[in-house]
Amino acid sequence: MSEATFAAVDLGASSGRVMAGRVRPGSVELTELRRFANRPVRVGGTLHWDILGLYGNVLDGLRAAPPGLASVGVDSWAVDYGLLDADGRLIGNPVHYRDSRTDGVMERVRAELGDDLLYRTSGLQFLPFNTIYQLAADDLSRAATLLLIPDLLAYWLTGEIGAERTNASTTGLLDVRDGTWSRGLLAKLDLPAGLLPPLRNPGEAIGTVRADVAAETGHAGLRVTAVGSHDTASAVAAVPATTGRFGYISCGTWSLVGVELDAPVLTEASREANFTNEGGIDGTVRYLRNVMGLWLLQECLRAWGGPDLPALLAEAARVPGLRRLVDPDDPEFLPPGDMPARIAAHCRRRGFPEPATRAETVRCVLDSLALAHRATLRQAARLSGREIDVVHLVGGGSRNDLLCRLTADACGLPVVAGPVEATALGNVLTQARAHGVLGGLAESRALVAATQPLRRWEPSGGESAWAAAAAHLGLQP
Ligand code: ADP
Ligand code: LRH
Repeated sequence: MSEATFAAVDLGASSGRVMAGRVRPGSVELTELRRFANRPVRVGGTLHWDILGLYGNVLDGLRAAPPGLASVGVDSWAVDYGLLDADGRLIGNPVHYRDSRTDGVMERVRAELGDDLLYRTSGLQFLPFNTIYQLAADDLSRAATLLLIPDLLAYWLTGEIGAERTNASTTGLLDVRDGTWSRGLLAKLDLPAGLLPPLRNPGEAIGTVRADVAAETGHAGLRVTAVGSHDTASAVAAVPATTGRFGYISCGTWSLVGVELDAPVLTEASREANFTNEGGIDGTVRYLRNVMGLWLLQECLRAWGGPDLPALLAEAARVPGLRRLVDPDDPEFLPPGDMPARIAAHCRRRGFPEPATRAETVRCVLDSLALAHRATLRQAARLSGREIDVVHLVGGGSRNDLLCRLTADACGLPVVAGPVEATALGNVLTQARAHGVLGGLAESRALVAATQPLRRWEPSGGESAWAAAAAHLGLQP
């Protein structure tokens, strides 16, 4: 096949989209078919994803797709899941990873199993919402099958059950060395046999859409292909790197900050620095740490009733820098709630003045994120031995010029910003490879570099101020 159009379903924590990607020799063109907000809903005190609303939007998006699609791939945020009963029916709405049901659970599981065993087995950073801890807080009495969110949607589209490997690597239950479910951990956690479905790789055929889906969408016989169903795996697959010495920041609700490796780093120093070894496309390892990301800004905007973001960013650019800082990774910022108040209190505790205006709060968030980007990239390089000459910042955050500029300054490295829709592109390109339209990962990346609008930000100095700020917060200098 030399030319084909693929649909990408990409569900981020803040919004979802269905895109059509037309791939030809030397060209990839993305067209947006549907974009929709992803709003969690609190019911009876528990924070849920509106999974049927999301699925309805996916069907609407596919209905808007041109005829003759070669296939569709689904990716979403990681770690969350739906449980099916013995008849294959969903038991309740999936719970949001920011729900408080996991409060204190990670600590209990870590004390019981030991950090060394957990990290040596899964290579995963310790985050309170990893699937392994959610399961320890869940009622599994009626559960026959666990499906991660993209696998759940693929199941509804095709009737086929499976667990795609890149996303499975975020559960804490996958063995990082051999890529299989860890029998040792499953036994220790006493998880029901058969709960976790057979694994599948990005690029594998999942099936064709069910008759009812074909009738709803008008795409009879549409094939569903496994992609890097973890959105970060797809985003990193589309990083327009032209050298091996790159760092990346997949910047949306989260900033996922790190390097790409051939093998995991499972050292004690890595465990102590809480770095993760997530599974990528072609068996690569995403060696990274989660930085709290634009969630901080999203929650401020929500608290302020949704003011115009570009106008606010323009104001924040005029506020003097590095006057107010927070450690964005303080767990106090994880749950939803009054973010401006939490930021003000954190500033005060750290010996900074409280932001007096919205623009000062935004500047505080962006300075702090740039500083965390710097500290995390430096740590990734040191712990992995991988040198970094250039930082690729992809995702919605690449539209934030101020954040890109501050990140270049903080890191003392050029930042290449874009593509905005790296995840959807990675999703499309993995399908294109599976269908013989494209060669390897390097070819995919070269195609992105050659065809997508990118902006380059050179560092403009100020190293001593950034180093002092990092030291003040106790971050890697
Ligand atoms: P996710 O996949 O986690 O939902 P995205 O990659 O879609 O995240 O990025 C969403 C973020 O992109 C928003 O939180 C916002 O900060 C940023 N963003 C979106 N549009 C703009 C814009 N016009 N200017 C600056 N930032 C933007
Ligand atoms: C980004 C992301 C990230 C996970 C988080 C739960 O959307 O998938 O890689 O850590 O969501």
